[in-house]
Amino acid sequence: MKRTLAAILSLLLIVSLLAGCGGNKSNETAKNEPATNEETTKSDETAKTDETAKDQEQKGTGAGKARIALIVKSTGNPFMEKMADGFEEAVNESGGETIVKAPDQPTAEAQIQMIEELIAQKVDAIAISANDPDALQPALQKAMNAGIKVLSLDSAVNAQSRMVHIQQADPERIGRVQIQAIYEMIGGEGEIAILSATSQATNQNTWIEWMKKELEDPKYKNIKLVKVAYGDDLRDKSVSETEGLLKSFPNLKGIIAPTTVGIAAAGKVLTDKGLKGKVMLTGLGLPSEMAEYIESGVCPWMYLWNPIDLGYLAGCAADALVKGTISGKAGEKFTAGRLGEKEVVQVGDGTEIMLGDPFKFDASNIAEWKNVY
Ligand code: RAM
Repeated sequence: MKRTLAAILSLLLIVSLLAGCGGNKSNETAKNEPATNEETTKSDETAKTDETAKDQEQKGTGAGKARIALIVKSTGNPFMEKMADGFEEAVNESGGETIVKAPDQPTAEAQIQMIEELIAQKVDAIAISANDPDALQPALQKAMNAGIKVLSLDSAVNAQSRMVHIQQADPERIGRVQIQAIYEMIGGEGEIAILSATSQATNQNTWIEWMKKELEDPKYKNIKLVKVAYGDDLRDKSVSETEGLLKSFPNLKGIIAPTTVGIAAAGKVLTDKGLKGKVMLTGLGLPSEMAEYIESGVCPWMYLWNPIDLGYLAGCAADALVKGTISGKAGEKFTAGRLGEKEVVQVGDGTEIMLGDPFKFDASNIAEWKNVY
């Protein structure tokens, strides 16, 4: 009798534990954990229960809470996580609700699926750091036709696929400055390689074009760009691509990694192989991830901008689009919270809002920045 009772009790315990886990899973909203192909809604419960009521409300006019979504390039990238933090900060300030989506792989296909889901959810705005400049066009146009405000940030979609793009810093400067840096680091001659993110990434490809233009200057006649490798913003792939570069080009003098994931991976490989001072490293890195390599001299200096501010500016712009303060046309102005007044400007066949200048991080200031982002 006692044994049967004990068996029933333990069975009940197991069942209740399992129900608990399941319940938690659908509601996981940990702020700093990257979402794995999952939606991270900042107040999940409210979002679900209010759905029907919200549908009847007028969107973005103060009547209901605006739902503002961010799709990042991929999960597991600390830069994207900081950007999402800033985005959420802005949306919170404006009284909206943030939805963050992060695909497992940095592909256009995964992002298209997420856009479709957000259209079905009738969100008010979608901000995206794109894995391809053109492939998202049908999905994003469908979103805009459904009345959803669409903007890109960090990595742009083409002008037909968005209302405005949030640009981190002048792409020409970002590209040219990295060649100027490696030139100085390797003493003006030798083989260099680029370790990029994905081969389709709009932002990296634009910077690489500017790097190639900078290299056309006769001053660089003794520098040879031997390869552009793609680590896909995945840590392991970036490590193996760096190892591949070192193996294929034994005389390699320098690596430029215009991606925070790539430069951190390359920093580790060069450190582990004892190549400090033999193969120089520069590019775009997060101070928190790169401090040890800057302090050791593996990467004498690098550049970046504030990813939190970039996300924050996009969150403010999304809110301004939803509220109708801006529509994405050149000449419009709005107040981007703590960043102050910002203007929409024409660039090529689309419009942009600019965050600021790239910032140089070296041994003199890295300690100060490594705890910030
Ligand atoms: C990686 C991503 C991102 C880029 C930064 C510099 O985190 O590729 O898009 O802006 O690097």
